[in-house]
Amino acid sequence: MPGFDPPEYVDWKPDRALVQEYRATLERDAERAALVSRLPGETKLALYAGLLRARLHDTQLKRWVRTGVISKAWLGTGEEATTVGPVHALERGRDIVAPMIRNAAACCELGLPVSDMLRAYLGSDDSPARGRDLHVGAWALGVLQPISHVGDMVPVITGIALTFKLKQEPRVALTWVGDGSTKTAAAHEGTNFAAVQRLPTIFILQNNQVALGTPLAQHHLPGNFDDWAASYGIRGAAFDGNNVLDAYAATRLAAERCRRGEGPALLVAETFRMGGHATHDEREARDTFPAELFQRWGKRDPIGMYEEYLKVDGVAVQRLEEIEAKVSEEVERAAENALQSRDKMPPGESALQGVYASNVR
Ligand SMILES: Cc1ncc(C[n+]2csc(CCOP(=O)(O)OP(=O)(O)O)c2C)c(N)n1
Ligand SMILES: [Mg+2]
Repeated sequence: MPGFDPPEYVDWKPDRALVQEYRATLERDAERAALVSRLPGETKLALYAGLLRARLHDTQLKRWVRTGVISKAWLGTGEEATTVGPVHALERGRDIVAPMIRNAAACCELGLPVSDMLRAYLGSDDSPARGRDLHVGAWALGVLQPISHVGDMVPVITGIALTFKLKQEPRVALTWVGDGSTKTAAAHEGTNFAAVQRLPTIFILQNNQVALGTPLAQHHLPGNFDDWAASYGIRGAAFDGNNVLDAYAATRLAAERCRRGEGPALLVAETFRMGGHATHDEREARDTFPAELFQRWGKRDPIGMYEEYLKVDGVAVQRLEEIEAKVSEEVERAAENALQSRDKMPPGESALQGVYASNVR
């Protein structure tokens, strides 16, 4: 979509070697390969729709920034697979996720209408947090609304997992931790507690190579997170953060282990932020990072790569186009619908309501 997509995605053409590598990644690990081979076609297409929904939700926000509806938006462009794969691998109505701002798509993939996600940005009275925050969640759907303080979801999700363990419920709690967020005390304390208590938690370490305007090399001396899980004494694995099926399979296997009482997993996902920290610094990000980095990751567009996979898998191009048309329509309708709430601002005194839980045991 020229004007909205990163330039590397406009006129995107598949790189044959990368398409082969994408498939090879899925065949490298026997357990993951077996899981992927058993996946029904329907699930695979739901993952495709999920990637599109995430991308188009972000495009819509960008459009609103350009047209002055909102002033700024935090997007997950290029990182969609790291959110969509894991969320689909969990059990709806049973497991809990705590997305960070980059993982907002967890909400729609667990059933929150895109219109409500967009309303969160408008801050309207009828938005999920009644105008308090653009960080969006849906507790009834298993999505804990995040706060902006990075790292803090780690001890919270760990606490939720402790409840699951104490109640002997086979449930899993999952959160994403950015490469920069690994440097917070909260992330360390939470991960360590989950480790020693062997809690059913999955931590996805989302290494998008950057923390705000600071490149990975300037905040993380080891250069990668290969030894991160071992330093806590927990099970670690990596998945290709731009490969939705690898993300799905790695998370599914980790969740099964959690349910069997085998303790937490830390999954390292390598990916790349194809935009700025938010819409305000997109150009700055381009100035900060070498162009080759954008080119390298631009060739690995998680949506384009998955389309190539599906085509080889026998899915007709027409079927993919139908899904795209349907999701585009869904997001357009959602935006129109949300805009109707634009002037419904919450009354000031509502900020004092709903702060503390009541009658909760
Ligand atoms: C505790 C805390 N410190 C600083 C900030 C400001 N801040 C917001 S996002 C961010 C960078 C986070 O980087 P990373 O964890 O890699 O996530 P990414 O934005 O790359 O997805 C910072 C420093 C914050 N929100 N919370
Ligand atoms: Mg980061």
